[in-house]
Amino acid sequence: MIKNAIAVGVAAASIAGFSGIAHAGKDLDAIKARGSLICGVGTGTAGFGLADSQGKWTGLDVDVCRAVAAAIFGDSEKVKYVPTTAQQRFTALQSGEVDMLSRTTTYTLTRDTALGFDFPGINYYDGQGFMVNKKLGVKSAKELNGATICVSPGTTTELNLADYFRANKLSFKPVVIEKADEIRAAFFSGRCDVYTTDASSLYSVRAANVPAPQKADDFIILPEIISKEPLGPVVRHGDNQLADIVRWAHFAMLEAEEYGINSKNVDQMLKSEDPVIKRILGVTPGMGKALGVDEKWVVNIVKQVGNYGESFERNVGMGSVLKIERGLNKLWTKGGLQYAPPIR
Ligand SMILES: N[C@@H](CCC(=O)N[C@@H](CS)C(=O)NCC(=O)O)C(=O)O
Repeated sequence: MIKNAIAVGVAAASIAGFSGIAHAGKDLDAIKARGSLICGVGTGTAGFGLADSQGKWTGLDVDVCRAVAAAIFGDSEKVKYVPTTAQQRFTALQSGEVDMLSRTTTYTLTRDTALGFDFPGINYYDGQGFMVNKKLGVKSAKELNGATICVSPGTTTELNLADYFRANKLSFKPVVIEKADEIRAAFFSGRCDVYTTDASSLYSVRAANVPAPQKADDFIILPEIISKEPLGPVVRHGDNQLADIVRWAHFAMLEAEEYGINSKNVDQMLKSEDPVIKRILGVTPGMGKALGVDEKWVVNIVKQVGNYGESFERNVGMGSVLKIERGLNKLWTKGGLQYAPPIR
C-alpha cells in the first residue's frame, strides 16, 4: 500500500517536472542570444545549396535552414551560411562552428552514434550513381572495370564505391578530390572516366556545371543506383529541443503539403474549419507552446519558405534547371516515402 502511494507520488512529481512544455537547451539558447542560426551548407551544388553573386543562398537544403529560422525567430532570413566540404562538415558541427548542417548528408549509424550527432529528418531520399561521358560508350556500371573514378573524401560515396567494385569483382583507380568545383573540373577535363556521388548531385552538376563547349547531353548517368542515401539535416547530441525544432520544421513543410496549405493560400487557410488545419496553423493553440516556439511557427515557415512540394519544385523539380522527378520524395499519400507524423 505504502509502496503504491510512493509510486503514485513519484509519478505525479515526474509529470509535474516534465510538464510537456519545451525547455531551451544550450545550443538553442546560444542561437536565440546570437539572433541568428548558423547553418553549415555545401560549397555549392545547384538546387541543394548555392550562393548567387550577391551571396544569397538558395536550395532544398538551404530551405531547411530557413524553415528552422522561421520557426525560432519568425524570420527565415535570420541565418548565417557557412560553406563546408564533405570532409570538413562533421568537425565544423562537433566544434560548434555551426549549429546544424543541411548539405546533402547521408544518415548512417556511425554518424548518428559514434560521431555524436542526430539526424532529425530526411529531406531527400537519394542513392549513389555514376556519370560518364557518352564517348566512353558505357551503358552500365558493370562495364567500368579498370576505370578512373573521381570521388570526394569523407563521404559514404567513397565507401560504397569500394564495396560495389569489390562485390562485383571489378577494379578501379580512385581520384580523390575534396573540393566540389575541383572534382567537377577534373571530371569534365577528362582526368577521370567516371564521376560518382549522390544521383541528385549528378543531375545538378550535369544541369548546371558542364563547361562549354561541352553540353549536358554529352554525359549520361548510368542506370545503377548502388546505395541508399537518405539525406537530411544534422545536429549535435545534447540539445533535444533544437533537434525537435529541426525535425518538426521539416515535418511542418510535409504536413502543409499534405493538407493543401501553401505559401499562396496560407492566409486563406487560417479561416479553415478543419480541426487538423487549425492545429497545424496555430489557430487552435498548443503545438507552438509544446515545441517552444511561436504558435504561428507553421504559418511563418509556409509563408516564407513554402511547403515541401513548393520547395522541391522550385529548387530541384520542374520549376528548376535540374528537373528531378519527385520519385521516392513524393508524399506517402502519392506513393512516396515522405511522411510526417501528426502535428497534434
Ligand atoms: N551524401 C554523401 C556525399 C556528400 C557530399 O557532400 N558529396 C560531395 C561530392 S562533391 C558534395 O556533394 N559536395 C557538395 C558541395 O560541397 O556543395 C555523404 O553524406 O557522405
